[in-house]
Amino acid sequence: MTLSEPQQMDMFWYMLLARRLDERAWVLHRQGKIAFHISGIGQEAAQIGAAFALRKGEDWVVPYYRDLALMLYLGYTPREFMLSLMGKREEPSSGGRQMPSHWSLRRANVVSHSAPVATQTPHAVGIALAIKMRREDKVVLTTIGEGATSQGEWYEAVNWAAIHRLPVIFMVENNRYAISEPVEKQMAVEGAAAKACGLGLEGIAVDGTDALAVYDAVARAVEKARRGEGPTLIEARMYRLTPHSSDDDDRSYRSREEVEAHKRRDPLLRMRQHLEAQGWLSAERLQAMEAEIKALVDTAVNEATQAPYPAPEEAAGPVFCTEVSHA
Ligand SMILES: Cc1ncc(C[n+]2csc(CCOP(=O)(O)OP(=O)(O)O)c2C)c(N)n1
Repeated sequence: MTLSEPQQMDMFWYMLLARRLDERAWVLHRQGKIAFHISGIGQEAAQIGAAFALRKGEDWVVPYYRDLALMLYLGYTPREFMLSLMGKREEPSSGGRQMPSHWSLRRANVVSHSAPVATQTPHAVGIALAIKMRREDKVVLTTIGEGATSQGEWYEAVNWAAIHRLPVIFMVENNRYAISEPVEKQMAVEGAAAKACGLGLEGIAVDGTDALAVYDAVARAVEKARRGEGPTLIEARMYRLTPHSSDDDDRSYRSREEVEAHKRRDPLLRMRQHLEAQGWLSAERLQAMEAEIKALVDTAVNEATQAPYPAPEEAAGPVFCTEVSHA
């Protein structure tokens, strides 16, 4: 399952686009132009590796809030991301009602998730059950942070998928922290992959800073699911290079030296060096990519800035039923 040169270059392009959009979000926040940002910096390789193993627009994806790179690959646009950060009316997830990065994209089979962590996992398993009952040739990919795998919903859903051999891939993006809680205080086993054993499904730990390694692991799990052989738990190991969110100060729970050490293992850098070593990515090509992406980000920011906010009288619109019929 080797990816071609254009495919690997595409992987890098999406990772770079996600990174530059994410960095711009931090700037917009510091400029006081947006209220909140939750970042995926450092997690792009795992997201793109998993994304490339799917049939885009056919398979179902139930992501979590750090999955910007995954969403971009599925067709979420830079403009839509900026609309979401700014809470604008045309934002596709919720018309500006939901927090940013709580993705939903009907045209890409991406289902909205709630703010309570791990509630997406039972949703993903329900979709996988429907796929099995309808005998469709589709799979579900759902992602989650390692901290959220402590939630009851997560165990219940994974257990059920294993019992019924459902076509679902559970990818844990283990970035070592759940806000201030390090992974060692979150679980007694070495990582989330080890939990698979007790639930009766295959568990695989993979280097989440290596897009190609994650692709390989997820592609195998997808093939297995399509053959009707059930779910796989994949733990992609990585590091959260930013604070938890724009509301967090990570200096209170981890050293600068630790963060700097992980920055040297930045997945974007790793992919770039790989492509350079293959002779596929020249300095000129990289410069052209950066210029193209900067233009996309600038346009997205400008368009979203000019886009309208939802009207106050629309606020309760799709949330509460306005007309109730009494039988
Ligand atoms: C049920 C629930 N408890 C607490 C929170 C607050 N909260 C939001 S994100 C988060 C940390 C989740 O950590 P992890 O699952 O490791 O994902 P990460 O944010 O590190 O990617 C917490 C505790 C929540 N949203 N839902």
